[in-house]
Amino acid sequence: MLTDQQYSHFKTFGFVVLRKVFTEDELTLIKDELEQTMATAYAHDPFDGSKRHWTPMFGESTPFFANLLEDPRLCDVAEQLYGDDVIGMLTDANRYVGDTNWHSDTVSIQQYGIKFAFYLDPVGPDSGALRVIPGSHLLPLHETLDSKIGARESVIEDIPSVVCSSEPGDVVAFDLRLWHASVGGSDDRRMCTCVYYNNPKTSEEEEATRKQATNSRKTTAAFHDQDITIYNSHWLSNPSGSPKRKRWIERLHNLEFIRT
Ligand SMILES: O=C(O)CCC(=O)C(=O)O
Repeated sequence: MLTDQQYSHFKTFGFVVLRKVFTEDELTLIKDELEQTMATAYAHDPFDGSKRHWTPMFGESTPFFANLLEDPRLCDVAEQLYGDDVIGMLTDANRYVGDTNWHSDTVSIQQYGIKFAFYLDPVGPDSGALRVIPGSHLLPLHETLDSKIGARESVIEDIPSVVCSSEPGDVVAFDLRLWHASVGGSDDRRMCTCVYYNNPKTSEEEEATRKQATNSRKTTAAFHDQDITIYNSHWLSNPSGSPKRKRWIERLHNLEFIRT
C-alpha cells in the first residue's frame, strides 16, 4: 500500500516511484520469462534492434507474470487508488528501441487507471528513464499539452519534466493519462508493465473505456502478424480459482476487451 504521502503525491502529480519492489530472485525469474516468451513470440522475426518487440505475458510457461496482476504489492495499490472494483488488464514485456515521444496511454480523460513499469537495467536521464510531466493526468494541463504546446511533435527535452531514474527491482507507477516519454535509451531496453483500469462508473467513463477497447484490439492486431491474443486460454481458465480474476474476466467481456 502507498503511504499517505505517496498517495497524495500520486493523486497530485500522477506518479510515484516505488523502490526495491522485486527481489534479486524475482528479477532472475522475470528476465528468464521475458527472454523465453520473446523468443517464441518473435521466432519469425528475431530482435535486431531496429523496432520494438512487445508481448503479453499471460502464458502457462510464464507463471510469475501470469499471476502478477493478483500480486498484492501491485493490486493493493491499484485498489487503494481506484477502488476495490479496479480491473486487472494486462502484464506485458517490451524491448524498446531508441527514444519515445511524449504521449499518454488513454484515449480520453474519462478513461484512467495505473501502469506499473519496471525496467530490467538501470536507466537514468540520458539512458532511457521514464520522463513524466507532473500533473498532466489532470485538466487543463492534460489537454493543453496537445492543443497549445503540441507536445507529441516537440523535441522531448524541450518540455519541462521529471526524470524517474530507476534500478532493476524499482517500479515507476503512473496514471495512464499522465504524459510520458524517454530519451537516450539503448536499442534493447527491456521494460515490463502491469496495468489496471478504473472500473467505469458513469456513462462518459463507460463510453471512453469501450472506445479504448476498440483501440486496444486494433493495436494488438497491428503488433503481430501472428495470431497472438492478449487473453490466452490459460489465463482465462483461471487455474488457481482467483475470485479477482473471475470478476476481471467478466468485466473484460462485458466491456468488449475480450470478444468471444
Ligand atoms: O520506456 C519508454 O521508452 C516508454 C514507455 C512507455 O511509453 C509506456 O510504457 O507507455
